[in-house]
Amino acid sequence: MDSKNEEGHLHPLTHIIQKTGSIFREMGFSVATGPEIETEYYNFDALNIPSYHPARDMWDTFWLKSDETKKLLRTHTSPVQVRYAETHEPPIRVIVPGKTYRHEATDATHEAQFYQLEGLMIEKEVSLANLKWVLETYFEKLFDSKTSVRFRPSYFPFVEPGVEIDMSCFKCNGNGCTTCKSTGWIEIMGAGMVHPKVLAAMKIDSRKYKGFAFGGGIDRLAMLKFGIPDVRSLYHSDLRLINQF
Ligand code: 2U9
Repeated sequence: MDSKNEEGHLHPLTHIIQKTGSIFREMGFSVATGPEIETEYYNFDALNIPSYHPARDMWDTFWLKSDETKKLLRTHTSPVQVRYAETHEPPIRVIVPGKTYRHEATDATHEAQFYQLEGLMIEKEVSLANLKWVLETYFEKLFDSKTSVRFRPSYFPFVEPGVEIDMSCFKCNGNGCTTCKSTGWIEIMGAGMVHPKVLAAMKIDSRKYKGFAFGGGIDRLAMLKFGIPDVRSLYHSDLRLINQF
């Protein structure tokens, strides 16, 4: 092709973020963003991860040299939901795509900077059954394939109960292939019902309201959807990758 007339291409992460926004907007969710430099309070304490909690070790954190208030690079986008809930009355439906950071060695499936997608829905009556429908609808539209979702018990300090979410494999419909390592299922996200202490930190009365929350990696969604084997190639700005999509 004549290089003067070459069309631009969306980066795979941009594609996922834009499509995710439109799918969730159709379901009545807003899309929010917030600061990447956070305080210890919004990244940890408000999410039921106090400084003495052993679960803090789950997040290898980049701490910044700062004055009296401890600052860090956010390890998840959850602080944005806390900030959102402080400025919006329930009912709340919000998703937050954004950059997050972890102090860890990089390899084909780990980066120190990556993108997360999180969601929060707070209503008088809402349950994990509603979450299942929301995520099935999302995965079906994102991967253009009929999908089911299953939960496995798990633990995250900000939810109770907590679950790991698997989606049925969009490549083989659950029959078993290389994408799902012959299991028919793909580990895709974590989720749960928002912990009463987290609702209290957001000044929401847990006797009146409940909520579900979910979170996962956008890089992983992009790698699965576009068959990209190494997460690091998403950040090399190599047009040979980007021009394929
Ligand atoms: C608020 C309350 C609860 C968001 C959630 C997860 C479960 C989760 C990880 C998956 C892999 C992040 O990319 S990962 O390392 N996340 O499993 N995230 S529930 O819970 C919230 C968020 C905000 C106010």
